[in-house]
Amino acid sequence: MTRRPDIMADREDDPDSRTGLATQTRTKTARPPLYKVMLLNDDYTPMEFVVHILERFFGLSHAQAFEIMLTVHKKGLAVVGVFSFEIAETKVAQVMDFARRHQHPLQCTMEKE
Ligand code: TYC
Repeated sequence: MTRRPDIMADREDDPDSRTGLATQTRTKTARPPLYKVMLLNDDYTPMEFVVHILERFFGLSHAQAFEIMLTVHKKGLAVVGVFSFEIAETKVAQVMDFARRHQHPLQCTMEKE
Protein backbone atom coordinates (compact mmCIF):
# COMPACT_ATOMS: atom_id res chain seq x y z
CA MET A 1 0.00 0.00 0.00
CA THR A 2 1.33 3.47 -0.89
CA ARG A 3 1.52 5.78 2.13
CA ARG A 4 0.50 9.38 1.77
CA PRO A 5 3.24 11.82 2.84
CA ASP A 6 2.26 13.66 6.07
CA ILE A 7 2.06 16.93 4.19
CA MET A 8 -0.98 15.58 2.37
CA ALA A 9 -2.67 14.32 5.53
CA ASP A 10 -4.92 17.34 5.94
CA ARG A 11 -8.66 17.20 5.64
CA GLU A 12 -9.59 17.91 2.06
CA ASP A 13 -12.28 20.44 2.99
CA ASP A 14 -9.93 22.62 5.09
CA PRO A 15 -7.40 24.41 2.85
CA ASP A 16 -5.75 26.07 5.88
CA SER A 17 -4.78 22.94 7.79
CA ARG A 18 -1.53 22.24 5.92
CA THR A 19 -0.21 25.82 5.77
CA GLY A 20 -1.17 26.82 9.32
CA LEU A 21 -2.63 30.04 7.89
CA ALA A 22 -6.12 30.93 9.04
CA THR A 23 -8.61 32.63 6.76
CA GLN A 24 -11.82 34.25 7.93
CA THR A 25 -15.17 34.16 6.24
CA ARG A 26 -16.29 37.69 5.30
CA THR A 27 -19.75 38.37 6.60
CA LYS A 28 -19.91 42.04 5.51
CA THR A 29 -21.78 42.72 2.28
CA ALA A 30 -19.89 44.86 -0.23
CA ARG A 31 -21.91 47.81 -1.49
CA PRO A 32 -21.89 48.21 -5.26
CA PRO A 33 -19.73 51.16 -6.41
CA LEU A 34 -21.50 54.42 -7.24
CA TYR A 35 -20.91 56.67 -10.23
CA LYS A 36 -21.15 60.46 -10.49
CA VAL A 37 -22.89 61.71 -13.62
CA MET A 38 -21.55 65.10 -14.71
CA LEU A 39 -22.54 67.75 -17.22
CA LEU A 40 -19.80 69.78 -18.89
CA ASN A 41 -20.09 73.39 -19.99
CA ASP A 42 -19.76 74.53 -23.59
CA ASP A 43 -20.36 77.85 -25.35
CA TYR A 44 -23.20 76.77 -27.64
CA THR A 45 -25.84 74.65 -25.89
CA PRO A 46 -28.73 76.94 -24.86
CA MET A 47 -29.30 77.32 -21.13
CA GLU A 48 -33.01 76.37 -21.45
CA PHE A 49 -32.04 73.14 -23.21
CA VAL A 50 -29.78 72.14 -20.30
CA VAL A 51 -32.51 73.01 -17.80
CA HIS A 52 -34.94 70.85 -19.78
CA ILE A 53 -32.50 67.90 -19.74
CA LEU A 54 -32.06 68.16 -15.98
CA GLU A 55 -35.83 68.18 -15.45
CA ARG A 56 -36.54 65.40 -17.93
CA PHE A 57 -33.78 62.87 -17.23
CA PHE A 58 -32.83 63.65 -13.63
CA GLY A 59 -36.25 64.47 -12.17
CA LEU A 60 -35.19 67.88 -10.89
CA SER A 61 -37.59 70.75 -10.25
CA HIS A 62 -37.27 73.77 -12.52
CA ALA A 63 -35.53 75.73 -9.74
CA GLN A 64 -33.04 72.91 -8.97
CA ALA A 65 -32.38 72.38 -12.69
CA PHE A 66 -31.75 76.10 -13.24
CA GLU A 67 -29.35 76.22 -10.27
CA ILE A 68 -27.29 73.22 -11.48
CA MET A 69 -27.24 74.56 -15.06
CA LEU A 70 -25.84 77.86 -13.73
CA THR A 71 -23.18 76.00 -11.69
CA VAL A 72 -22.05 74.17 -14.84
CA HIS A 73 -22.08 77.44 -16.79
CA LYS A 74 -19.93 79.23 -14.17
CA LYS A 75 -17.63 76.43 -12.96
CA GLY A 76 -17.26 74.32 -16.10
CA LEU A 77 -18.95 71.19 -14.78
CA ALA A 78 -21.18 69.86 -12.00
CA VAL A 79 -22.31 66.52 -10.64
CA VAL A 80 -25.99 66.13 -11.49
CA GLY A 81 -26.56 62.81 -9.74
CA VAL A 82 -24.97 59.67 -8.26
CA PHE A 83 -26.14 56.25 -9.44
CA SER A 84 -25.26 52.58 -9.83
CA PHE A 85 -23.17 51.80 -12.92
CA GLU A 86 -26.12 50.73 -15.08
CA ILE A 87 -28.33 53.68 -14.19
CA ALA A 88 -25.45 56.15 -14.69
CA GLU A 89 -24.65 54.60 -18.07
CA THR A 90 -28.29 54.93 -19.12
CA LYS A 91 -28.50 58.59 -18.01
CA VAL A 92 -25.32 59.46 -19.93
CA ALA A 93 -26.61 57.70 -23.05
CA GLN A 94 -30.03 59.42 -22.81
CA VAL A 95 -28.48 62.89 -22.42
CA MET A 96 -25.89 62.39 -25.17
CA ASP A 97 -28.50 61.01 -27.56
CA PHE A 98 -30.99 63.82 -26.83
CA ALA A 99 -28.28 66.51 -27.26
CA ARG A 100 -27.02 64.94 -30.48
CA ARG A 101 -30.54 64.70 -31.93
CA HIS A 102 -30.98 68.43 -31.24
CA GLN A 103 -27.53 69.17 -32.66
CA HIS A 104 -26.13 70.63 -29.43
CA PRO A 105 -22.55 69.84 -28.37
CA LEU A 106 -23.51 69.18 -24.73
CA GLN A 107 -21.29 66.58 -23.05
CA CYS A 108 -22.31 64.27 -20.21
CA THR A 109 -19.86 61.90 -18.55
CA MET A 110 -19.65 59.49 -15.62
CA GLU A 111 -16.89 58.77 -13.12
CA LYS A 112 -16.55 56.26 -10.27
CA GLU A 113 -17.19 58.06 -6.96
N1 TYC B 1 -22.63 77.95 -21.45
C1 TYC B 1 -23.90 77.75 -22.12
C2 TYC B 1 -24.42 79.10 -22.62
O1 TYC B 1 -23.95 80.15 -22.20
C3 TYC B 1 -24.93 77.13 -21.17
C4 TYC B 1 -24.58 75.75 -20.73
C5 TYC B 1 -24.79 75.37 -19.41
C6 TYC B 1 -24.10 74.79 -21.62
C7 TYC B 1 -24.52 74.09 -18.96
C8 TYC B 1 -23.80 73.51 -21.19
O2 TYC B 1 -23.74 71.87 -19.44
C9 TYC B 1 -24.02 73.15 -19.87
N2 TYC B 1 -25.41 79.05 -23.50
